[in-house]
Parts: sequence; C-alpha cells; structure tokens
Amino acid sequence: MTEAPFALEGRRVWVAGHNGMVGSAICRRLASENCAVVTAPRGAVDLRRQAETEGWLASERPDAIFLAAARVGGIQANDTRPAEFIYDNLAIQTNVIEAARAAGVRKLLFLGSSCIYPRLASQPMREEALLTGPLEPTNEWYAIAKIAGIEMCRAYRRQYGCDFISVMPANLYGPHDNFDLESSHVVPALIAKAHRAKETGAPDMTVWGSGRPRRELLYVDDLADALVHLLKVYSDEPPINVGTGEDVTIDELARSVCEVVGYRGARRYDASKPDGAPRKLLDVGRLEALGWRAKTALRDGLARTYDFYLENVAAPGTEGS
Ligand code: GFB
Repeated sequence: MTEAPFALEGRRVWVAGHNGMVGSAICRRLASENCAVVTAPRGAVDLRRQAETEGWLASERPDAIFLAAARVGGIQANDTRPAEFIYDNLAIQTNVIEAARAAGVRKLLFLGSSCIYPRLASQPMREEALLTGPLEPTNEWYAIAKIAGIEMCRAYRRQYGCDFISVMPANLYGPHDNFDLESSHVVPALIAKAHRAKETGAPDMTVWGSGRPRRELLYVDDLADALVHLLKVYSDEPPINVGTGEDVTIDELARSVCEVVGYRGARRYDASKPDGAPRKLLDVGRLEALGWRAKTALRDGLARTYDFYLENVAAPGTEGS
C-alpha cells in the first residue's frame, strides 16, 4: 500500500521525546519545515500512563507524530536493567500508537533500532532479517519491545488503515547524547574518557570489551534529516533501515575519538565488559532507493559531538564533579 506523499506544511507535528538526543535533533530539523512543532513540557505527561497519553493527544490533536520517546542506553544499561527497558518501551509505544489511532493522527513514525535483528544476521542486514533468528542477549529486552512496536504499526496499518511507519536506525551519536559512563553508548563514553584522561595526564584509558566488535555509527542530525524525508515520502508496512552503510571496529573508533580529543595515551581493553553483537551493519538499499543518503563523515560528527561535550558537559566548574 503506497499512499500519496505526506506534506508537512501547515501541520501540527508532535515530537515525542523532544528532550532526548533524537527528539532534539528532529526539532532542529523541523525548524526549516513550515510546520508547527508540538512538544510536551517536562512533567506534563508520563507516556507510560495510558490515560495521561490519551488525554494529551486528545487535547493537542497533532496531525503527525515522531515517536522518539523511549528508554535507551548502552550495552551495560540494557544488560543490567532489563525490566525497565522492556516495560518502559512497551508502555510508551503501546500508549502512543493506540492514542494516535483514537485521535485520528494522520501519520506516525516509530523508531526501532538495529539491535532488533538476529545476533548473527548476515551482513549487511536487510529488513527481511527481522525475526529470523535469536537476538543478542545483552539487549534482547529492548529489542523485543522495539519489535513489538514495529509489529504494532504494521497491525494498525493493516486493520485500521493508519499511516504508521517504522524506521530502524544504526547506532546513533551526537549532541545531547548521554555522557554518563555507566549508562551511555560507546561514543559518548569514549569522548568523556579520552577527555578525562587528557585533562588528568593519565597514561591510558579503558575501553570495554575486546575492541573487535564492529558498529555502524550515524550522526543524529543525519538521522533526523532521514526521518523527515521518510515521513514525507514513505507509506508502507516494511520498516526502513537508516544508516551510513559503513562500519568500524571499536578499536578504530577509539583511535578516532582519541585523535579528535587530542589524547595521546594508550588504550587498555577491559575483557570483563561485554562485547555484545559482533557486527550490526545495516543494508541501506531501500533507503537509498527512496532518495536519501547520510552526509556526515564519522570524523566530523565526532568533532561536533566533542564540541558539544566541551560546551555543555565538561564546562569550567563541572570538570571532575
Ligand atoms: O554503544 P554500546 O553501549 O551498544 O557498545 P551496543 C558498543 C560496543 O562498544 C560494545 C564497546 O562492544 C562495547 O563493549 N565499548 C567500549 C563501550 N568501551 C565502551 C564504553 O566505555 N561504554 C560503552 N557503552 N561501550 C546497544 C544496545 O548495544 O546499542 C541497545 O544495548 C541499542 O539496545 C544500542 O540497540 C544502539 O551497540 O552494543
């Protein structure tokens, strides 16, 4: 089923999760579209509560929704807090998708994740690989929730004719990421560690795992651009992968981060920490056929993310706190 392109002009667009890294990037991107961006003030609505979510949507009546609200975190957060990752994500997406149907929302874009594919899916991973094998154990709870969200969008399209689509991003990084070492993803963690090691003159910094896993890293402003593009041009059941089509080893990534930060010490690998999936490279053939390609080179994206870190996280006075 392919419907006419969706025009954003003059629409009310709710960015659910606008305080997060993805949501804030979508808001930046929508500033150049002629639409009204709707966001929920902090504390105004808990999306894990069905009545609150339905009330919010009934009163705000958006035409379109970017569903970027989610419980997210890096490998350790996923591995150690499985209940939060499955409950919060199932609750948020179930409430928003059903409330969007009830409120007659015209278009909804749901964000999945590349970790929904089987741990040993053949690379690069095509959208058809979904549900063809066992998941990566460190993030299976999050993956199960995200798979349920994708299936829910398909079901609502099939039964109710809702124009709800799903998108599968690669590993993301960029401004407004979480730099907390225990719960963050690898890029912000390595930036914070390399900066700290440089500032304190440490002889080495710690990198989790073996350094051998490969990750495809997508700059979040590129993702936001792809999401706006897909919201406008795509209307069908299958999810769409969004990535760069290239990946690096964690060791190569750590080397690049150290160069961007200007840290010249050694890297020490901590084998007590998990590697997670050996590789998660997305096949971006469908995305390219729909007319979109990533623009930001890894090195440039890392430099911009480090600038954000310097200005907002490691600002004078907060160092070492
Ligand atoms: O980014 P990350 O936490 O998530 O870790 P995943 C990627 C790789 O970097 C793993 C290694 O092999 C980590 O062991 N790594 C090295 C580090 N040093 C560090 C460090 O200091 N911090 C962190 N966090 N990693 C997540 C999933 O998996 O990816 C989520 O758990 C989600 O569900 C997300 O899908 C995109 O790529 O392993």
